[in-house]
Amino acid sequence: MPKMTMAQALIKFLDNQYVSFDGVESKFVDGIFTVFGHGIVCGIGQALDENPGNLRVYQGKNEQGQAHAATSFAKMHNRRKIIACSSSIGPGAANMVTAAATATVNNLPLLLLPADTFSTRQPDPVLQQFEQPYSLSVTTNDAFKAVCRYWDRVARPEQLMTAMINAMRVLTNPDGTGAVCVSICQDVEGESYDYPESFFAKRVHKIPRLNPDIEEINEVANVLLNAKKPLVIAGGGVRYSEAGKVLEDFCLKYNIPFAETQSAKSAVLSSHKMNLGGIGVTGNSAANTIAKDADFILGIGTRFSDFTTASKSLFANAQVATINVSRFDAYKLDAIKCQCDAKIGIEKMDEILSKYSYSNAYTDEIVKAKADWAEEMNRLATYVYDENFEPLIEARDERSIPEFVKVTGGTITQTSALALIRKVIDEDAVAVAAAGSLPGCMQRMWTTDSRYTYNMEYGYSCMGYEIAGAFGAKLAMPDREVYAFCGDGSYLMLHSELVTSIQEKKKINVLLFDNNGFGCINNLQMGQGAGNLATEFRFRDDKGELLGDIMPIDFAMSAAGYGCKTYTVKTLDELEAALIDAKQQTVSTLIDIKVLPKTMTDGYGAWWHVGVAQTAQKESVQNAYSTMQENLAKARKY
Ligand SMILES: Cc1ncc(C[n+]2csc(CCOP(=O)(O)OP(=O)(O)O)c2C)c(N)n1
Ligand SMILES: [Mg+2]
Repeated sequence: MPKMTMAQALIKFLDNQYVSFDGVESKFVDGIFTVFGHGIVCGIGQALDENPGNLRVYQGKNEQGQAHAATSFAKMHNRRKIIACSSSIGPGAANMVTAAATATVNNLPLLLLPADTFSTRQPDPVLQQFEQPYSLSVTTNDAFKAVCRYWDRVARPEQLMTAMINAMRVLTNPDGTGAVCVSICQDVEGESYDYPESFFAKRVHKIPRLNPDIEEINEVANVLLNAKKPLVIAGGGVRYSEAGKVLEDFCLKYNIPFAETQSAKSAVLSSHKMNLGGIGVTGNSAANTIAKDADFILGIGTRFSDFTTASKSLFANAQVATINVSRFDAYKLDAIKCQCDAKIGIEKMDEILSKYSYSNAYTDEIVKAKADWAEEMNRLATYVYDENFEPLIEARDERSIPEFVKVTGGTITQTSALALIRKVIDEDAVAVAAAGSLPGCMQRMWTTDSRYTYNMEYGYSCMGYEIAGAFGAKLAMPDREVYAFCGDGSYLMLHSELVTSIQEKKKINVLLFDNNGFGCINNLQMGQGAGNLATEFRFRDDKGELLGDIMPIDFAMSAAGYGCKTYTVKTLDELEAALIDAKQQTVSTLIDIKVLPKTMTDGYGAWWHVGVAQTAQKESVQNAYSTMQENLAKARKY
């Protein structure tokens, strides 16, 4: 074996990694994103230039964006395929920290290869080196330690071997995958070493299905057997275990309703008889009504975020059990737990329950709760602007809606827009979103029976994931139409990979909901009694405050500049025409939808715990504090 540089060995190694799940083998690494800089262009860059093998090289435009795209790509592949992300040192690397956290929170594999300072320290401080006087061994890349599941630094070429094998261990582990950071010293990338042939052998990493411990699964089954009003909450683990069908059949067989978290949506069919839809703070009335009345909650593959549990108030007194591949998550809410793969866990539960004549106390509650919600969905879909218009969200600056109509001419409500989009676009289109008011509206209103087509990043709810994530989803599913559901705030924060989608000829459709501001935060701010401060997009006024006229922004023109086919729509008819035309395009599109502020869905009986001022001059804030205390008193303490 001729000597190779560390970077050449890294590329060759990555090209030889495979995974196997349920006996099906597939190549693990599709390619590598790069934003070259001096830390990698002569190391990894040289290696890729010389021989990329079967890895495709993608050019990111922003390191956070490329890493979000890679995360979304892994999600669409149900964690069985990744695109690695490399960056230069310093700011390029630091730009990926946010994305690393996003991937880890969502339990999605993300391999990060940020360049590091010189191992020899000879030129220190090299351009972009962050010098820490208390320790010269600390670099920018130590910031990844807080947000990664595995962290390593390759400061000698031979360290690459153990670093990469451990990186693969973590990336392919259902219990504990997430971001992996292998920081590579820029001088070492170019150093050569006599790597043994065995390091480059084809490796097939089994993605295991963890079997339950018999005692643990029996314990969970026993409490379910005694439950009168059980409710299953399906989480992301159902998606990654591909347990949707098994869960649906189980719930139908035993007459147990189930609700879905953001991560489970589309892993289970929306139209299924037992599916109540989204639960929690952003949940609907059907799931939340049944949850309040439940005496037993079985959380399958869920991390029980505050949005799911309504800050532990939604089923505060119910007995909780969990089936989760992660022991950490299985322990949540002090549950009766069984650590195992979701699909196998449900199958085992079925085996146990089938020995008894299990029945519960539900009569017509499920049908009724679903019928009520269907009626509400109809109201939301037909909610239109007129002279006697009452916005869904009460807390508001009285000027916002009339000014918005005057300046933009837009009169579309967000809920009717969503209902129309669902009707017009393909059933199997992929929907990607992350932050703002859209996740709430979509968890309630988005329905699909096409599995794995809903890609909502609501673990870290990271603004900027929407467009990058849509691009990553399109790379994974080139034959589907992919839509980024993106607020104007999120678009302004990060949309760089829109350009990469054009470069790669991977068409995405950006549905930009322009409501002139950080709408959901304005709702939260004013709903908790505070004034309208820096959450709408307004000019600074003569008094020096951010309360001037609203800022008209032509988002369509912005995207047209990149080469997108664009539309500006102010009515539902225009939206429908634009959606139909966008589908005919081959280049990425952007529809600038002028949606009235305050027309997103409000809550359906689920409280959310946010920090509120204990001492304040405004009576409205004092009232918000008392309300918070009342709710807190009723919630589970841990
Ligand atoms: C990176 C990041 N910064 C800040 C936040 C906090 N945040 C959540 S939603 C939001 C405003 C979103 O505005 P927009 O995208 O226009 O959506 P809207 O609520 O108006 O629908 C902010 C600032 C976040 N989620 N992510
Ligand atoms: Mg907005």
